[in-house]
Amino acid sequence: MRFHVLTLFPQMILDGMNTSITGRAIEGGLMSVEAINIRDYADNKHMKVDDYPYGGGAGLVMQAAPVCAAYDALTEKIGKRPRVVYMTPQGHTFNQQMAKDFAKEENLVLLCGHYEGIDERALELIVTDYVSIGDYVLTGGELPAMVVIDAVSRLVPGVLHNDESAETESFENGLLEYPQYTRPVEFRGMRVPDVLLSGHHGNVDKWRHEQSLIRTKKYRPDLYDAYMKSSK
Ligand code: 6GU
Repeated sequence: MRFHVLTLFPQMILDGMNTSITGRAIEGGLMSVEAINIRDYADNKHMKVDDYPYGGGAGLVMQAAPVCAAYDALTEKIGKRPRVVYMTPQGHTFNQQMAKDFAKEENLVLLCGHYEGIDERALELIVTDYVSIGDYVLTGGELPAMVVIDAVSRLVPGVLHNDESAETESFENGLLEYPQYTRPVEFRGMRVPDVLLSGHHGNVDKWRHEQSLIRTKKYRPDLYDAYMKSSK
């Protein structure tokens, strides 16, 4: 899987993605993350890529020309017109289903805005998906793009190793994950639940499922209600 990030801060993307599991996957050739500097496509000698908004108001707007030129250069290079995901608080809220959907793509472009956003005409011309990562405002789309790449990459075959399985986790079955424990059996007077030490797999599975239900009901009543409805 190939990710192409259009950004004014390419180093932020490279620094973020070349670490941990995504870094290992890139190293191993299972995926690639290319950060394309939109500023390299500025058409003026000052390399200016933003300007005041028509109609007035605070802040600056990223101009359409360098964004579209960066996109055109990319599509020319790879000979395809992949999906373009614009990271914006105005988008659909990102979730596990969207991550699964994006993971089917061979190439995925992530467009990161800054300041007050990007000229609407560039968005109309190139964007296929508008995605937010939640109801709060960030200074730019780079962290959201990395969130999307991280969530998608762990669904790419081979990226997670056997002991990092993507299947039994929160959201995979619509419930939050059960609590986990490791050695020692007792820590500051708190013991690991006996059932986990019993070696009885049936009882362990039952306990974990119950714990998932309890947690989901407490912390995510919306998911709990949906789960209860769908399992009727
Ligand atoms: Cl995708 N971008 C920005 N700038 N802020 C956000 C966001 C995206 N998602 C939530 N807040």
